[in-house]
Amino acid sequence: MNVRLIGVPMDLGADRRGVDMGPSAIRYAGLADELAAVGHDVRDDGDLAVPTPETTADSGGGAKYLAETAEVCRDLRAAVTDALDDGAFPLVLGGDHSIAVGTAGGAAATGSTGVVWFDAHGDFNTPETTPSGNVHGMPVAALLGRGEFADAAWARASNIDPENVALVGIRSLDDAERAALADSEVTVYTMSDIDERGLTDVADEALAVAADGTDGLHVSLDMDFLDPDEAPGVGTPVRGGVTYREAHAAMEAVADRIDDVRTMEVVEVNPILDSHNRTAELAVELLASALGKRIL
Ligand code: DIR
Ligand code: MN
Ligand code: MN
Ligand code: MN
Repeated sequence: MNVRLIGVPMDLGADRRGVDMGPSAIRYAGLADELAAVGHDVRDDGDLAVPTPETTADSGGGAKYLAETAEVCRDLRAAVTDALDDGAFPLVLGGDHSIAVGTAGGAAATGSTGVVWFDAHGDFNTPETTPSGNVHGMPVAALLGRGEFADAAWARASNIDPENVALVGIRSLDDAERAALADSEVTVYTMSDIDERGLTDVADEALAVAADGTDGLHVSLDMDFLDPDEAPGVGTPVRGGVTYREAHAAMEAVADRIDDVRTMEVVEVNPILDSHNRTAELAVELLASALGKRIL
């Protein structure tokens, strides 16, 4: 594949500063070389311009920096659609998870899109329900046009049907978020489902849910999907996440369907909270797995 790396050093959507350094840490961990070793042609387009909190006044409202986030997501959507138009595979490096609105929005601009979302969190809050005000807790709801996002052209992706959205690894939901998910057509695979059924079964089913009747897939990997013992360098760690082996198995399930995958992103790597770039290195390993690296 022609892989196109797009860095988005965004941390307006999260309280704990540091995920803006994620793209740099992931590059430094050797992503381009690792993907080249798998046999891909890799082109790095560098980072999108993203405002920093120090130089940006919050535009106000229930969601912090919403207008600024919208602007970055519009830019990212354009970069992703450009890459897709060139026949490339956009691989987006975050940054906080709010950027998924741009990545998945870009995928959806070219056809109906299913979404597989590996995360500890549901990311299904809206400006009306959010307890934190952080937009990184809202991108799934934004893409589906829920609540205040119903009228937001930058967010809502009409080509994404909630029936083709699957969340995997979930273990932390806010009360209103839980109620909204229960009331939606989104499929949620919690850690309990993974305990009972095994990761491979759950990941294969999640991918099938997303692929059912759609033209392509968007795969979103929040590094807090993993247990903090494996991935300490994330802004909002939650105990009880997937193991190293389970994370690789999830990415191998993605690899089995890579022909359907249109876009992928890895988000929430926080080098400040990390231990010797361990989480960024793990992100590189997992992306290589998803893009076809095999032991034998
Ligand atoms: C929480 C945390 N549900 C919120 N969300 C996170 O702020 O809405 N998402 N950390 O990744
Ligand atoms: Mn997330
Ligand atoms: Mn998360
Ligand atoms: Mn397999």
